[in-house]
Amino acid sequence: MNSSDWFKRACESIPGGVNSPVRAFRAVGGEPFFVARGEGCRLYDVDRKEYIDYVLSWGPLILGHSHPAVVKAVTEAAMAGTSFGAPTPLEVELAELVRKFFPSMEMLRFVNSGTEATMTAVRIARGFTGRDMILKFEGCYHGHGDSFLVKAGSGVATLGLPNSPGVPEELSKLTLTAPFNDLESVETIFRAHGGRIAAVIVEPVVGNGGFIAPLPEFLPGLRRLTGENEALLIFDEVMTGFRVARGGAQDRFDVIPDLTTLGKVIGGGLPVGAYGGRREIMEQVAPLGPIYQAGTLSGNPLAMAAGLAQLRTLEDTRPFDELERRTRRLVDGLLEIVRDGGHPATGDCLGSMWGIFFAEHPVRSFADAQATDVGFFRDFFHACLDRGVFFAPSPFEAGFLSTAHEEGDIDATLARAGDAIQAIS
Ligand code: HOZ
Repeated sequence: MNSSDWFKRACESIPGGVNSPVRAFRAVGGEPFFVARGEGCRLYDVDRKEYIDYVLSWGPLILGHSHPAVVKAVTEAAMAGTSFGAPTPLEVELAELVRKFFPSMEMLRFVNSGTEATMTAVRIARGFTGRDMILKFEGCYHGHGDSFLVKAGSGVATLGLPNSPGVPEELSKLTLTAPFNDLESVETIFRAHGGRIAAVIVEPVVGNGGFIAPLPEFLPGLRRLTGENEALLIFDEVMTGFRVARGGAQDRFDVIPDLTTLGKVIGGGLPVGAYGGRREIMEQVAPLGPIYQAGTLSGNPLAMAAGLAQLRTLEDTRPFDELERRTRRLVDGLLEIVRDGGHPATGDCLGSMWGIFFAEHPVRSFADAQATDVGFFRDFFHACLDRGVFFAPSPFEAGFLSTAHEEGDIDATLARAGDAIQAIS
């Protein structure tokens, strides 16, 4: 069976044929390919076609596919048992290692996804402050928890859904939104609702509305305003963690949040999330305190082993500067190729997280991102895919690089992208 056969069969049993909406290629048209295996920076589909992969499972695979250290760790862990529902040393070791990268997480807890982490962070913020509202930013996506599906990015933006049926209006009303990078709006909202806002949650570098960097004053401004209004600041570093710097955006921009959520890289490709922060806040979590959160598979030994192997490799090899240099080369090369082909383009990277948009104007907010040429994105995406380069199938997603992407892979990508631009110009 080829990819198309698998997709037809998948659509019979799974909504849209996929287990997460953006994978369905609705933003770009056509059908998704079905993966047979991944190795290093490459994916191979069931039709034996090879792709240089810049999605990397949407971010987790900072060492590339099937990294030997991760595969070995998971295999050994599986031989010892797949789940116990009782503590293991692996959880303690991973928690200690995460704290080394993120010292602001004085205590943390592992869950199974970024969504679980952000949902819990908001519950804790509400429980700790005794307030009910949260403030998020347009185009930021914090998983599919009820409180976050208001002007959200990622699949919600890709499919053009303003919000989701099934989320009670009473709950949506408790989620306030402001444009990313717009401190004045945040100030206005605090003036109107300050006493009710439990937390501001933000992707400190947006990945789910396409790649959007914060203006220099934005994150320090959020820190100041949350402090003045006694609200918590939550950095959703599910994407930016270990990506924009060794210690995430809080390390790169030196702005320390009260709570942090992580996912993706800490699981080495297995399902893991984490939330954590100041000790006095985390001590409110059950069984120490009254705020409840639990999970049968939380701290699962396979996931902990994969995360430990990946983070230990990162700590031993410290690839962050080299990753950024290569990512910069990729982004600059792509921008040059597109512009030389007569099309406007803008883009940037921080660490190994990157993105480009087809537009003249700089992209500083989600409204800016929506005003880019998404039709041309579609053509570019498919022309690249046909030539064996897999970029995220939506203009509202960031790209990633791994340590397995060598100079020759970037050369090959740029050559294929150049060819793609010629073909669609
Ligand atoms: N929301 C994820 C990326 N921003 C998509 C995950 C997936 O489709 O696997």
